[in-house]
Amino acid sequence: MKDFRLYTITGEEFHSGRSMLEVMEEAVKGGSDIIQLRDKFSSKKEVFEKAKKLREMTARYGAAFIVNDHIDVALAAGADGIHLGQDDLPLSEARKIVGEDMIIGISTHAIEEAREAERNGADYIGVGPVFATKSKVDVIDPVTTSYVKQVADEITIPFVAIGGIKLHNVDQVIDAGADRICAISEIVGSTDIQGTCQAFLDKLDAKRRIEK
Ligand code: TZP
Ligand code: MG
Repeated sequence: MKDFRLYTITGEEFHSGRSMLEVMEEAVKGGSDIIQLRDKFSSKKEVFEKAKKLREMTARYGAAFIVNDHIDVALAAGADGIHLGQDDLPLSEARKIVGEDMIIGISTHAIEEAREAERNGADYIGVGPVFATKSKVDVIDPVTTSYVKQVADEITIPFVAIGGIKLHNVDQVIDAGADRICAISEIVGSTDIQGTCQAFLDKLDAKRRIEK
């Protein structure tokens, strides 16, 4: 998959009066190079309608588009990939359905899950929740930055840190070894979405400069 740095997920409870499309377009304009449609409440038909809009918008900007949970919606809307959790269809089965070209991302909360996802051909993994978050209903206890460090030290496929990541604490996540950051509320709840994305990217860039 094309490399990415800033991953934004929809969280319509934080969009505060703005349309989903408008919010996500701001995120892409701000430099978010991968976006995910995550909707645990709407009917499949509604999710599909949203997916089509996001597909069209992301294609215009050259950003990647991922659908959470719904493999059928991802395929029907022409998404670049799907994101699955530990309780979704197993990766090997999902791969049979979507084929080799589609991106498959897997949420992980422990190093055994990360190793398994890597072994089974995940394109990237999510690592979290790093900090406490209210954006996920069935959320587990924070995995902390020590899990980020463990993954950074051992796993070779791309990983994205997620969960409670804000501009004020992202440095801790970057210091633990994360090169890619994902956020919902800090980005989509911002009154200056582009500025927030740019500030995350500046922090990631600062790390790259130090490492060079
Ligand atoms: N998976 C792990 S934490 C999380 C998801 C979807 C929610 C992240 O949202 P926020 O608002 O960035 O904490
Ligand atoms: Mg899921």
